[in-house]
Amino acid sequence: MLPDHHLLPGTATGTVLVLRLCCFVSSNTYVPLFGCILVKLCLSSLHVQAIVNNLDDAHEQIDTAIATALRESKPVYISVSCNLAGLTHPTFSREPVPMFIAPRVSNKQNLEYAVEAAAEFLNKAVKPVMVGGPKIRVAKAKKAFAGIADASGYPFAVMPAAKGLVPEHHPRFIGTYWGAVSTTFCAEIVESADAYLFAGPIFNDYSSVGYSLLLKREKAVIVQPDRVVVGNGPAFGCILMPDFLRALAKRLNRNTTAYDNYRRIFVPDRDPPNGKPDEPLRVNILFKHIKEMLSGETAVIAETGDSWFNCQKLKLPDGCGYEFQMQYGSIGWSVGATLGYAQAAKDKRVIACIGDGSFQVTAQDVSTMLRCGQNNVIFLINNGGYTIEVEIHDGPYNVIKNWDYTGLVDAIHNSHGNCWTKKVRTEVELKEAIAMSTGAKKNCLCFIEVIVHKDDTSKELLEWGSRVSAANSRPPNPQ
Ligand SMILES: Cc1ncc(C[n+]2csc(CCOP(=O)(O)OP(=O)(O)O)c2C)c(N)n1
Ligand SMILES: [Mg+2]
Repeated sequence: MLPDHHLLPGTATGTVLVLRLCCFVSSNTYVPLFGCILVKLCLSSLHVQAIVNNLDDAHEQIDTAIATALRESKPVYISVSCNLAGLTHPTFSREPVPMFIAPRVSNKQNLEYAVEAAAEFLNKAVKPVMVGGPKIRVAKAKKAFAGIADASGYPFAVMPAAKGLVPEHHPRFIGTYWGAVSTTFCAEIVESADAYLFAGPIFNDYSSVGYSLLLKREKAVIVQPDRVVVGNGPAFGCILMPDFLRALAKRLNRNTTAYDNYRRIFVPDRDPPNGKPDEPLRVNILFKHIKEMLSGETAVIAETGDSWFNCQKLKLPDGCGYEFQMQYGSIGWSVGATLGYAQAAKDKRVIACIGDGSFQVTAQDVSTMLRCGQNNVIFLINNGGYTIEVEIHDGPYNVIKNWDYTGLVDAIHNSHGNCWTKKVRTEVELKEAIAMSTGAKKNCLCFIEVIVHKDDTSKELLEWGSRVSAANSRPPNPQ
């Protein structure tokens, strides 16, 4: 639990003003950090928590928190006791000056050694590849990663939690790498490479598909936000990822061997077979139509559940945003994230794919979306339960109480604001609803409840679920 600091003596009990700062992580990306976040997430990813319960050190605490958020690209909390928030204090007497945060720099010598070692390692490989990981975001290395992909000629993949951080419209993009559930032909190329550069990876039970990746450390150059490890060693610290990638790009020999191999074996995925007009809607048909809605003016928010796997397969056009939260997978995150993203990214229409179980946790955020006049498109996927959990560990608790979701949103709407809701059960109805949401109702919040069979899942969920389930039920290590 987060400590109840606001109940300290001398402060008003009960209410505190909590500001959660969102971090700008690059010049044009805004990470939505509103939304439901599990306590475990708060404790592990939160960098600073400033508890302002007296005014003497408030100035310093607030400055430190804001500076940390900007420097580390991580969320911080500032709690201000409500009986202090309106008081004056001499430390706040002047207008604030723009904050200047000294830029962090790489250790030059170490950077040179690391680049030298990595270039030698990769240049002697026959068919090297690159994989982008989620820490590219906090390392502010999106551009540098794309730059090295351009310069090297290597094919590149993305780890699932890094989707949206690498350019998928690039000709050498080969899809998502997550072992057995990767984009077709992607894992084969990555795992058969004789060298791979991983930028900012996080290998956990989910991204490693229950620890089943066929990777070898001795073939990897692992670039973390401020550290590089080449093979089983050496390791180099105090190096910033963008500096390293930019310097390495100049030192790599161009090598398209892995990409050429990929091209030779590649067979494109096919669209799902068409159904009969009045047949119950299938999930793969739903996502075929969502794919067609994407452009540089949209952003996808994918909730935990089968939506993870279906959204992961959407190929993002240039400029299309993408967010999901895989480290903890706290359900309900996406409703708040949709609200936050839409509020910050005024140039994009947010398309959110949310399972019924997840939506039940944070449904009330739709109210604030309507109050803010947002025109998000929410696909509420009603499959009657916690389908992802069925595949990991089934039990009667995975069947949930069915709600009238459009009825709920209509009640929240209550004839105030711009809102349009629709339940769809067939492809024809879906197509009509999408046409409406992008046509006559394009300025409305569009809430489309998609009713599908409870066992209708992506094939990736079935595979991933079996593997994660096996990892979850392995015997504990001997003590
Ligand atoms: C806050 C929280 N509670 C419980 C879980 C466990 N959990 C993970 S996915 C999931 C079910 C998601 O169901 P739904 O949103 O309907 O997605 P579906 O797989 O059915 O598409 C649950 C309960 C979690 N990850 N986070
Ligand atoms: Mg569900």
